[in-house]
Amino acid sequence: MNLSRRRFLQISAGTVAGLSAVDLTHRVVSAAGKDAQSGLKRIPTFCNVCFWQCGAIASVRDGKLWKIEGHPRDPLSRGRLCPRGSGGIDAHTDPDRLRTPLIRVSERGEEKWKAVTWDEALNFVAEKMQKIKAEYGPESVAAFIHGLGGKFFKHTLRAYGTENIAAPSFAQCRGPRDVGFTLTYGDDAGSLERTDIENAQCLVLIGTHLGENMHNSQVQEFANAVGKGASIIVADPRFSVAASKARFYLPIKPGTDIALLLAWMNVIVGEKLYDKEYIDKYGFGFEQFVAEIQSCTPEWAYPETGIEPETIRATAREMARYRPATLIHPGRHASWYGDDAQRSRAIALLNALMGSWGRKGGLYVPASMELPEYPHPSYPPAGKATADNPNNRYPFADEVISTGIRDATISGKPYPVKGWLVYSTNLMYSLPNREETIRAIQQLDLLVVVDVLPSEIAGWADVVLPESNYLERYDDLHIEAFREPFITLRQPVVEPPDDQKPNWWIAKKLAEKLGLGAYYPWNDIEQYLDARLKGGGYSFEDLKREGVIVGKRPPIYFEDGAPAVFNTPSKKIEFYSTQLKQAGFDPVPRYTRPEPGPAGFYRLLFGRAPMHSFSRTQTNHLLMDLMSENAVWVNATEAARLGLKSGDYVRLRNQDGAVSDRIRVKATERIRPECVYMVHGFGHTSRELRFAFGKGASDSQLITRYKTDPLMGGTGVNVNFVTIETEA
Ligand SMILES: Nc1nc2c(c(=O)[nH]1)N[C@H]1C(S)=C(S)[C@@H](COP(=O)(O)OP(=O)(O)OC[C@H]3O[C@@H](n4cnc5c(=O)[nH]c(N)nc54)[C@H](O)[C@@H]3O)O[C@H]1N2
Ligand SMILES: Nc1nc2c(c(=O)[nH]1)N[C@H]1C(S)=C(S)[C@@H](COP(=O)(O)OP(=O)(O)OC[C@H]3O[C@@H](n4cnc5c(=O)[nH]c(N)nc54)[C@H](O)[C@@H]3O)O[C@H]1N2
Ligand code: SF4
Ligand SMILES: [Mo]
Repeated sequence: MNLSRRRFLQISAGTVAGLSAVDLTHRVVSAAGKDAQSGLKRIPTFCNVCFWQCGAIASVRDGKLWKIEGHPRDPLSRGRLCPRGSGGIDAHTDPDRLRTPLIRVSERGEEKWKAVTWDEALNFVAEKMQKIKAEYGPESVAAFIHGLGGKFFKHTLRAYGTENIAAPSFAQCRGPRDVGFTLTYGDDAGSLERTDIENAQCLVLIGTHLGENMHNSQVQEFANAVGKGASIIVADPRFSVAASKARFYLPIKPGTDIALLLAWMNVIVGEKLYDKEYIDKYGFGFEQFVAEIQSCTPEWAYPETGIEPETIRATAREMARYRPATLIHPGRHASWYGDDAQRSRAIALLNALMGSWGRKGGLYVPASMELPEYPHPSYPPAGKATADNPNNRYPFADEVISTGIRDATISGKPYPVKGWLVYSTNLMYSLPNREETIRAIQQLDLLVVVDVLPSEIAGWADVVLPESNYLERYDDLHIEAFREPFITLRQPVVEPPDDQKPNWWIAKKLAEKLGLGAYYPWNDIEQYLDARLKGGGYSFEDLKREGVIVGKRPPIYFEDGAPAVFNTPSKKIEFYSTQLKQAGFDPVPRYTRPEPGPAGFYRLLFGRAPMHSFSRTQTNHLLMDLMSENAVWVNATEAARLGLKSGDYVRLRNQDGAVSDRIRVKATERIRPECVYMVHGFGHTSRELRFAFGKGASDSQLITRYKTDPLMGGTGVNVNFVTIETEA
């Protein structure tokens, strides 16, 4: 890959000229419309190449998808899509898509099925589900569901009687962060994050690799903040794209963030640089907190982090200089080293010292639209507690732990789990330790996978259900808390090419076959959407035409009257956590040195590339044109020592003997010597993914170990180590 840094940060500008029907002053009406001259029909919708769900306008000519651009009035895209969003149109014509329902005819994992009708497939699923219910109870069916499209499947499963519904976005992604922030503020960092990046005068990124991590609004705001001269501080073992924009780059040793955070706080407290008024007003347990971090000096942190005491002091002072407009970004993917909830809590506390929670340039108070749900019968009362967290072993887990469901499936404890429904998550890539996932699957009587592609997890399914893609269907409304409240609509832009069906249709039909039709008291999704919108006083017809409804922005900063409410036991910001103390954990975060790897091994780190989403875009020809395989970053000196140069193919072997596919070396000064780095999502093993198969290697293959967060069950995965083997 030879993209310049500028190019990395670039987001394609919406061709505003091409959207002549749209008035950017928000008065004239229509985002939709047909241009007589060009024959282009414009239809507003929103993107799904990642979970950010940017508002978009798709153009169709003669029934063919032409292009997709940002919706100028959508608060998330602000008229621009990221490269993945623009390239998303290729998914519609992808020749490797799933086309019809399939029932497996051979051994699990052999990828051999017969094509069946929807009726046959759903009858099969419903019969198996009824059998599991009769034998074990409804809780013995579990689900892994990721993203907005999963809403109706959750509904069907709740009606059926199970609450064992997990998503990798908790224990494998942002769960530790949300728990760390909630313990501190009584509320989490949000998804859409409540980060006021645009107004931050000092932005601290601890690993968060904005620019490679391409969540659209955040990257646009980041570019604006850089443009306005904000002071950027980046701590990362790898010189990331964000680091190239930074005033201070701290090449930290992996796994030592808590030491750096404690030392920063030690300096800020020691030099009385914190927001005293804010802490007097909103803080709880500050004295105890101060006593706890007394010994965490920059000199103490230096050998742990590799960051010199003077740099720690200088950056601490830099943060204090701009407070409260100093934002220590909470990050998103936080399941790293097993101490992650406490690491996130330390980030939350550093923000509290800056007085940035609730303040301009910090973490604002978001607002969202309220719409009543479509009325339905109440769900059957929960029978058994969820299977993922027996005896409340992880006391601060506030969502179902995906890996906990997997453990229960393997062990049959606390009770047997015999069916899995998997919607839009490729568990072979998203859960650590594939062997365990396969062991769990072997215990199942039923594995149903709803996907758009013959993904690796679909390869293990008994029944594969092909979904129409995001440009071919309605979904439920997109309503999230953000700077301004909004509602956006996903609507079909083109027809599905084959026998694919939308999630709402599949979930509804399945409910009917399970005798749960009463939970779907509507005939089709348009009726459902119309009723929901009417409930809030909005019109479905207007939304179809406009794509987005934006509400009035309420005050989002404390200084403007946003409510300063902290839903913690003390009703304040908890510098000292009695909840944690009572549960036997550190009430103020403490640092533990990460366990080193075996001699001669490198710690395996991974992240994102701006033109790919996880493991879901490697069949997309447009995006593969931008990046067709991943590379393993190796420190240049180490590479030379090993006789490797950029472009050489190698394989990585981990501490447990797992060997990766072929991957090219990128020898670079831009990474610390004790670690290597790769972009997640490549190295597909499903032969049905003809275009993606055999390109690059997968970090997931090498993640055989994980360290579980004792507070909430998150799986820290940056605890694997590899050696590098040449192809010969
Ligand atoms: N090793 C490793 N593990 C990770 C991560 C990592 O970087 N490395 N990242 C972690 C993080 S942050 C997260 S959030 C999770 C993400 O994990 P996943 O949610 O599993 O993300 P993807 O790998 O994109 O898998 C999405 C699956 O959904 C399918 N899909 C795409 N669009 C649709 C659709 O419209 N309908 C249906 N039904 N299916 C669709 C794709 O074909 C693919 O099979 O993984 C976590 N796990
Ligand atoms: N283009 C694109 N953008 C995406 C996604 C995508 O698939 N594609 N996925 C989205 C999702 S769901 C998520 S959760 C986010 C994930 O993106 P982020 O929230 O930014 O999190 P990570 O991917 O874990 O961060 C990886 C970075 O952390 C660094 N790092 C590793 N170990 C350490 C350490 O010990 N200390 C410090 N300080 N840094 C360390 C790595 O070198 C790398 O630069 O991205 C989102 N944005
Ligand atoms: S950030 Fe990019 S991929 Fe994600 S929804 Fe927005 S445009 Fe689509
Ligand atoms: Mo994530």
